[in-house]
Amino acid sequence: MNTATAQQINEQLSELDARLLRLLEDRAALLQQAESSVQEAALRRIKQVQAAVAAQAAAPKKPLLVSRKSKQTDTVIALGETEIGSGKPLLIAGPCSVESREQVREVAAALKQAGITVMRGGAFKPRTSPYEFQGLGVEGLKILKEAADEFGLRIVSEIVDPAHIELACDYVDVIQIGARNMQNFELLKAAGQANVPILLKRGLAATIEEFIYAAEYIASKGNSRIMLIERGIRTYEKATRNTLDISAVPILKQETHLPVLVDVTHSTGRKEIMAPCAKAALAAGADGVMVEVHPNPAEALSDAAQQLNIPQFHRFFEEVKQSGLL
Ligand SMILES: [Mn+2]
Repeated sequence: MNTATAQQINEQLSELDARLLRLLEDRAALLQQAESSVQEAALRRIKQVQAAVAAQAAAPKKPLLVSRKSKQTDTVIALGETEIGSGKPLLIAGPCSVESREQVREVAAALKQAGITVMRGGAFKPRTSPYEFQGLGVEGLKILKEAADEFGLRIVSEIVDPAHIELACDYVDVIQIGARNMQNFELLKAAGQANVPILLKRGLAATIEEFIYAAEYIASKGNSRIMLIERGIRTYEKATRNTLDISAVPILKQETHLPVLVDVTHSTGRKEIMAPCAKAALAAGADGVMVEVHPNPAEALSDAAQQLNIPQFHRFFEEVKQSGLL
């Protein structure tokens, strides 16, 4: 190899080295660019989340539709001549379950005689055990409607399936959502589209806040005719079927504009203390009391032990009336 050729090769090698160096530099620059754009995107996302959290914290909380904050005046629910929540408390009574036409007629006649205007009765019965009487279903609603028409009463009955809400409106004046369904949100939403008032029972382990939010589910769908009913909550106490939470009454009256009732049957499960508990509920500001009555409680297909017979019902009613609270 002569000197000239060696020099030429050296120059070519230098040029290749220079090109390689430039390529490596370009690669490094590109890599840096890619990394910083990934970092920027991550940073942007963090900033977006931070902004959303800050906006949420800063935004004034919209008061619930059912709250006193959004409506100062009491909601009054009219059922024919009867007004619930207008300051004159009422007694709602009737059998736990609809069992037969005769049974419902007998109770309806007794209620009519006592001057009661709203009757309860279960056609769909969500029971603790699947092997217990589940109710007569639509047939039960028809029996209730017949008795209501005959004796001029208004009807409250529980619905457990969102698909039955529309059908129920043909038979009942008030749809009850039971304690076991208080957080059945699809049922609550369907009730929010019903054209009848809703009686919402407090869940057996629901806090007052959860109870209010359940009512809000109904109101949020457009139905603001809602009544709340305290029915006792589960505690360690065994002397009563549940523990009647009397304090829930003034709290619900304070926090919401809805009528508040107390179910003395399911909260106590004890006939001999139903009258004093009803008086306590009314003294605490309840707009009404609910009690179960059966012509022959010993043969009842549900809640046999805690339903009043008709003479017991009349005594109960008299005792509560004597207090001047009803
Ligand atoms: Mn019952």
